[in-house]
Amino acid sequence: MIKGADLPDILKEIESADIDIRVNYADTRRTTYCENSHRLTDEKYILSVSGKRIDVECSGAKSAFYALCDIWKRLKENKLCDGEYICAPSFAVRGYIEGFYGTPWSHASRKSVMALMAKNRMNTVYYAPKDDRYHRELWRELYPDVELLQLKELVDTAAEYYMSFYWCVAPGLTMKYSDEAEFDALIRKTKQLYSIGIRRFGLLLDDIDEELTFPEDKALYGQAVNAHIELIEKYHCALLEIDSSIRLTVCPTLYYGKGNEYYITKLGQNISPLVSLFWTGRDICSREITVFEALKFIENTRHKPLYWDNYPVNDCSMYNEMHISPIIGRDADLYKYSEGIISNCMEYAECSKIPLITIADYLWDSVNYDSQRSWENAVKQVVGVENAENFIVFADHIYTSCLKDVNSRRMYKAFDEIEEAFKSGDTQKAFALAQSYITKMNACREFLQRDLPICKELSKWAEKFCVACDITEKIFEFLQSRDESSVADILALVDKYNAMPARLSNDINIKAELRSELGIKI
Ligand code: LTM
Repeated sequence: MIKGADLPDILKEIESADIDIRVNYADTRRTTYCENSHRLTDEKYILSVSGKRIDVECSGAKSAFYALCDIWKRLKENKLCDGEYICAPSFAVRGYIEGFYGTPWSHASRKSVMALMAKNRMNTVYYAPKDDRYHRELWRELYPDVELLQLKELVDTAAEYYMSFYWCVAPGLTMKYSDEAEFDALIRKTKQLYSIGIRRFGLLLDDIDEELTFPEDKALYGQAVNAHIELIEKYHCALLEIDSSIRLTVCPTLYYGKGNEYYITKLGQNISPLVSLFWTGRDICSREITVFEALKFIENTRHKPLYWDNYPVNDCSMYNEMHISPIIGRDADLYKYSEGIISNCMEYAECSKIPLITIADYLWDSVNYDSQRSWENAVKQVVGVENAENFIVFADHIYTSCLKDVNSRRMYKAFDEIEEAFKSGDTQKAFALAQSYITKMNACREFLQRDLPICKELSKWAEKFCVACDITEKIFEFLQSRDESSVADILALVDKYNAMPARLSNDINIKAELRSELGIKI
């Protein structure tokens, strides 16, 4: 019996493609051993496709669920060809964290992201919204009934999707480490979460004072690292006493760098190897994460890093950026030297889904990951195949992030072709090409004005895109008419565009461009 909350949907889609699936369970080397990472897994499956018939070999319900999700995905991506596919994940831990500053996701968004990411074979969710007051500011207080019930629903949903659900607590802003009553409060809160089925916990000590604040703590521990080691060890032991199946992840106060710094070295070497240790890489938001860096971290801390990857998050100083592009810059064989990757999301749940799907693809098969192909499929999954073309015209302009991917690639290609036509003297072709691009921009603009959750989230960026559409249209009109009375309008629009805070393609230095390229006197 294969379960999984969204299974009826998946099965309906598979059935409508008239596919006949037979599942055979076998607990063998073939179905449970990951050749690349040399570990056992309950996530592996083998698909043998022959026309409309697919035989699935796997070891249990979780791998059978993944096999169906894979068939569903391959159908969507037109990748279901005859042959044998041996499928096992690269990374053992593949997930996301609601760990940003800003408005926490709604309950409905949480369930919707979880469903989609399970279908894309992620297996872990961390609950740690900085602005859930019961997670951080009011960490000592028990959740009121309504919030607790919603958390329970999330835990149950995660279980249906074979996902590990971590509830995290962040007491470091106000905790007096030397006070036993504070530790008791932490355990009381933990037991409340245990009572609703939570068996995975996170202790987050990020974004707090690096120095101890209470005189009693200073006297007892001297340095923050000593207080943190004691807290982690004591908390870990208490958790195991409650239930030996509990797992703990810790986010240290120093969570990025080379991995050989005094704090993280001492902390890593003095906490149990069973405790997972979050690390964001060389920076808070790391452009690249490499095997070399992971090895340095392991050498110094004696822990494989569990990456808290700060992409696609766009909080704090990044709030004018929209991070919708695919994940890049993580080494293909990082899975051998890390526990896994947990990706920190944007407060925009719908928009987060697009990069998250690419992250899920990378985590499942990092060696064959193709960022552009994955991204186009992700867009199709989130906005629908019928809207993907239009959406991409816009999404092309929001590639600005710590990953530093190329922005407006498609637009520049279109403009290069137009320029080439102009230069070769084929003005008719140039204007036809321009018109075709403007038509695409307008279709995209229409899509962005629809009453859809993703369009609402994008409104700040979409408004600026609409101004860019107007500018483009007016410039080509001017090029055809050479009516200089329109120049003032164009310049006013450009000033408006440049004054809008949302980050799209680079700001337009249109005055220089009009002067040199278009020959307008300004
Ligand atoms: O990255 C970590 C470990 N902590 C915080 C996150 O909560 C925050 O979302 C990101 C991005 O601003 N930076 C942090 O320092």
